[in-house]
Amino acid sequence: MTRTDPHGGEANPPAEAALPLPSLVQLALPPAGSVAAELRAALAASKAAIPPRFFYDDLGSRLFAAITALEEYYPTRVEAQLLREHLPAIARAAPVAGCTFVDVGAGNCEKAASVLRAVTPLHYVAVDISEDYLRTSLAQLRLRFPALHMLGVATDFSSVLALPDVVPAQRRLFFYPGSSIGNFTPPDAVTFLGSLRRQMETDGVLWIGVDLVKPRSVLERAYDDALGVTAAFNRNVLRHVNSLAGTDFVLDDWRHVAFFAERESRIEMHLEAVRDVTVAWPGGSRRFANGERIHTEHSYKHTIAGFRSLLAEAGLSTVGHWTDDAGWFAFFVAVPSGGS
Ligand code: AVJ
Repeated sequence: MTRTDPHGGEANPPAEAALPLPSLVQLALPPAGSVAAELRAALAASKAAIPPRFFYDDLGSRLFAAITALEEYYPTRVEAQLLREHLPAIARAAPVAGCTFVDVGAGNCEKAASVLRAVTPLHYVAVDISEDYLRTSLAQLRLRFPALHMLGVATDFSSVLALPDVVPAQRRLFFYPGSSIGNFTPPDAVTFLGSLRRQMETDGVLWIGVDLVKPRSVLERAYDDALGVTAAFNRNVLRHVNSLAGTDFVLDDWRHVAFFAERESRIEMHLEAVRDVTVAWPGGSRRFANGERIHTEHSYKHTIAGFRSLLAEAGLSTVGHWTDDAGWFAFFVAVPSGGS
């Protein structure tokens, strides 16, 4: 089931009355009860966890935007610089003019805004998990690109991406920047990329940003910044879980922990109890000992060769990739492999 809300539920300022507001499609969300049950089960498990998609309530999306402005958080900065420097070459690597530009995890739509003039898509489709945030972001983007046909799709794409039928199938450009692919284990990344591949026909293109392995000190600083923004982002998930699962987490009881696990080549984020605490919810509870952790995120760091073979496993051939001089971040262009 889908719900379409062409007017975004907001009053239209008179000066903009002539412009159509972007339509927003909310793909069926899991029933509230099943989200609560999933979260409670994950908290009760011997190794407690909260899936990273729960970071992104409205405040969490704003905190993530703040992270991207931090000096320590190099991925956004380096990727933006790669796109600034190499956009013409990236846009020439595979044909994209007149495409349907699918912005996967659009967030504030700023990254898309920085490339749209080079891509000249016919349609812009912003996909994000936070419906409220998406609505605000599209309204902003529309002021800068009043002539662009826009659609918002609010959906959970944490395992595969499904698009509603209204999204044109021809020449889809999937724009997946920021190394969000890092949240997937390598096998899950292949599954996810394969789901994009299957929605590409033969003329589709993938533009994807990938964070690379680098010295531990640089990585750990990026996920534990001096200002404590990443700590706030991580701890905010407990507020969100309280509202979704009826838990009674007290934020002062939990501290942010982030480290690079070299063997798995991933940053891990956890929330660590600073004293013995009991967390209760309707129908259950759990005791956490001082120092016990709740796992909240994996962020895998790849190599060029390793990521190229993940793409290949998903049926995608790399037609170009660009990196900064230090080799901290890469931007890949890939197309469906011939014959599959
Ligand atoms: C949005 C998944 C790319 O892993 O770097 C940033 C999320 N977490 N700081 C990342 C995140 C902590 C981010 N991704």
